[in-house]
Amino acid sequence: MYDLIGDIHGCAYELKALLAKLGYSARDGVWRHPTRQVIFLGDFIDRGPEQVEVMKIVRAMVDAEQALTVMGNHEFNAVAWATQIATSSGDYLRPHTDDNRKQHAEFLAQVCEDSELHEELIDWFRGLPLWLDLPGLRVVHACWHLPSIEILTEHLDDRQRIRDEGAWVSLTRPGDPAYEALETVLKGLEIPLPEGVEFKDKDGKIRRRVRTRWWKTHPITYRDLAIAPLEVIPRIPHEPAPEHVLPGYDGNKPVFVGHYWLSGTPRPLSSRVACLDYSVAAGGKLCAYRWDGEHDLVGEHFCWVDVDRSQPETQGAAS
Ligand SMILES: [Mn+2]
Repeated sequence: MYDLIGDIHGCAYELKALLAKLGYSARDGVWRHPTRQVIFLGDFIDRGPEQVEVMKIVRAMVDAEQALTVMGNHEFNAVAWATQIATSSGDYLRPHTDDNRKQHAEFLAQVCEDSELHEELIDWFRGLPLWLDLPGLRVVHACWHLPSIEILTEHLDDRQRIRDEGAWVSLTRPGDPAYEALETVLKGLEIPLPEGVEFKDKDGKIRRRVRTRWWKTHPITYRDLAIAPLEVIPRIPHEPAPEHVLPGYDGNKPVFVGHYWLSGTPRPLSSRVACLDYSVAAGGKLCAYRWDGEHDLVGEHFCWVDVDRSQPETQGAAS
């Protein structure tokens, strides 16, 4: 059976504490459990203090078949940042703008941009699957959305890994259906607001679409669905979203996601959907779910460690 672990973002101290709490111990540099395996939900890097150490732990577990993983949007972006388009332009799949560099700066500093380790990690990220559809459960970084999954499939190999250079180009080209599908699966589903409705986001940008709580299943309004800063919520109409824009989830199997920077006490979003991202890099929790094969997810199977930044000197002690 599996222990699923949410977004780590360079918090190696909390990762080791959580693995220990789940009953794993490190032997010959690999964290193992006598009977269980981990499934990571992606977003290993950016933001946190020990990104190289996190990658050492995660890679060792995956390479020794003690863990499975999917790709997060941060690993996708890391590959796109480091990959030059195969023309003489010298451009990268992810433009080297100041904003993009800022988001990725901690990783580039810790790994040393263009070092051998950087190249090795980028190669490893390239080989991560976008989702896992296993007997009894599904795993994806942000949203299980069938239409997007269908669009992406032709760009992937039979293990859901991005097929080749051409696929990377399509997946990073704004406006391409494959790009939109990738955004949905790794960053969440956006829906268009009703005709004529718009709001300004925190950067003052006019928005006519809103990111959704796609796991909601009951008849709901645009406002119920919206994931947006508190101050813009009143500007989103409290009118029912029509059937055809409602994302929904078929609920055939439980699905685990990360990505949403939740806070509070971890619990399932619905009986079939659990988010395990509880904002560890912002001082929250590193969160796991102990899955024992159940079809209905339960609050008691969540397991987490709170961030304790008061003890940086003891980092590494648990390994
Ligand atoms: Mn994410």
